[in-house]
Amino acid sequence: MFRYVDESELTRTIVRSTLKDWEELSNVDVVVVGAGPSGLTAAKYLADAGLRVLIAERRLSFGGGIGGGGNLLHKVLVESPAEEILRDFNIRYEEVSEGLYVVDTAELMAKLAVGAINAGAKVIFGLTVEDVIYRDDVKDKIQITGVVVIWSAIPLAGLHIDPLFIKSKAVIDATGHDAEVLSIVSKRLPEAGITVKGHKPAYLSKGEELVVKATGKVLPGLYVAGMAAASLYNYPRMGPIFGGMLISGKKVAEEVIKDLKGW
Ligand code: 48H
Repeated sequence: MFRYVDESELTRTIVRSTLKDWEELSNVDVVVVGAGPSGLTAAKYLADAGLRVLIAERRLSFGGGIGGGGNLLHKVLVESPAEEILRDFNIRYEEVSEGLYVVDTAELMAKLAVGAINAGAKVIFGLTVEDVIYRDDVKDKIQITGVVVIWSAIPLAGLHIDPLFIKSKAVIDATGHDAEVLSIVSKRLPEAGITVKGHKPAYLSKGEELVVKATGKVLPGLYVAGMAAASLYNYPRMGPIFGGMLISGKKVAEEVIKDLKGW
């Protein structure tokens, strides 16, 4: 026999539990925007370091561009030295030639998410970051101090509803091709001097090197990882190979951890 659950108890329990989480989420150490490969990887290493991490994901699923594989074929590549990260997440891979690995998309998505969640990161689905919070009180220098969020269904419905705020010590733009957070800053805070140029056409090996090089701090409090970094600096795309995305996620986590030491 199932335990009897009253309908009102269902509603009350969900509302109470959600609100309890949101009280804590109103102020975290790091907001990762986007639950794609770079965002999930960053979140795991940040949470492993003891930081309070929120991943805001616009869609109702993990993995960003992983699920589409290569033109819907359910495999993607990962190249050396990123297999270390696959091992950290317990993701299985097949070595097809020296230093080149093939991975199943479903396993990659699922285990990146499990790794981030098990480390302590909180993922909220259906949450769109539509703006940032900033300060310019210290020597007119712009600092990003959090994000402005709205349930994704609201803009889709075309409703005019004011959003909520989440304060954080660091915000990571891991939103992929559109570099959405950086684009918002570029448009609404022109004095920050950021221009999102969009990525170049495909040049796999160069794209992988450059996306990692481009990863890191953009402004005080604002960092970029993954495809968003290639789009910021007009670096080439690389197609369905994810070593660069994973290493970019780990690199941004290490930079944020270093910057937040002593807060
Ligand atoms: C909340 C948002 C918002 C927002 C977007 O696209 P992603 O997979 O991003 P990366 O950079 O981790 O990985 C890129 C990779 O998947 C890819 O596309 C590659 C390697 N392409 C190469 C090529 O040649 O094309 O994930 C970004 C995530 C998605 O889940 C979005 O839904 C989410 O971010 N997102 N979430 N608020 N404003 N914008």
